[in-house]
Amino acid sequence: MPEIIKEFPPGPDKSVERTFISPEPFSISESVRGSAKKLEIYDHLNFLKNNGYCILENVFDDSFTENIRNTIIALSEESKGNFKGLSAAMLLGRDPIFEEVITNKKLQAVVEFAVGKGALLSQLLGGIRPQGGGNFDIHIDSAWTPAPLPEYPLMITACMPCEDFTLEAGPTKVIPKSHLKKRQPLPEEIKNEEGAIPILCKKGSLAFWLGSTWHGNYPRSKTGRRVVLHISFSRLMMRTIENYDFLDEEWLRDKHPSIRTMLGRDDFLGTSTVTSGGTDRSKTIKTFNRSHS
Ligand SMILES: O=C(O)CCC(=O)C(=O)O
Ligand SMILES: [Fe+2]
Repeated sequence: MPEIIKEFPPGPDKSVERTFISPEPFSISESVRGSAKKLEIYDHLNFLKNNGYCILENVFDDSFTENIRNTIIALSEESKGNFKGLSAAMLLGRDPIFEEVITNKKLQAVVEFAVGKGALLSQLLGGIRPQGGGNFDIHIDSAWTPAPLPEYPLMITACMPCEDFTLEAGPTKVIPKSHLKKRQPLPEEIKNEEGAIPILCKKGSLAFWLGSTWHGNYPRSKTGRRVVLHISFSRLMMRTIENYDFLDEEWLRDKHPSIRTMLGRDDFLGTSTVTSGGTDRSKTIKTFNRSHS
């Protein structure tokens, strides 16, 4: 006798209580509250909510930070082309030291607060700037999200400087409260940088900014190389239900070009490789523009 399926299609797992109502954006959940209090970062969460960025000082000690610095420099030598010696992409799996960073309890508490449980690691990138380098224009990291950006954050980036962020080192610049505008800056606003301030902190700190926060960076005037680790997480919500990564270039060769697009093969997301040093920049503007269509 075949088994009789009482419910068809089979329903979701009923042993787990379902949440039907989303909490207020930036509310601090029970689980985050507990760990934030214990880790003494509760006030930082409120600061992040109000200002769009926050700094956790002294998360990692000097010797660990030095190891991160040396590992990024070594791995950046494996990058090909323009990024050789200047950045190292897709760091998870390339050295176990990065697992320690992304599982750090303070980092995880801030990430859960901003982008929820089950957030996805979006990018783990080591960047190196020589003297004179930098001066990155004001932008938002969620540049492929249509405006108005939602009340709740979709993305958060943590930056771990491997030397003290002084003005001469070429620190990140941030415009406090710019996340409240819920859109990316316009050309005139990028030029004016009104309200921009440097993020100044000790090496081994974690500076966080939301995907909606306007930021850039100051040029490096001192000698030596500025080495930073960037760690970005995003909400899980935009993942596709089905995963077609197994359909390779050969399968796609004679297919209608729109199929490439719907499988995400001609936007910049997912284009980093272990030797690329970053994403395919030739596709970024096209991706950003599509998101605003
Ligand atoms: O490294 C910095 O100071 C900021 C860089 C940045 O904003 C980015 O790469 O998106
Ligand atoms: Fe950025």
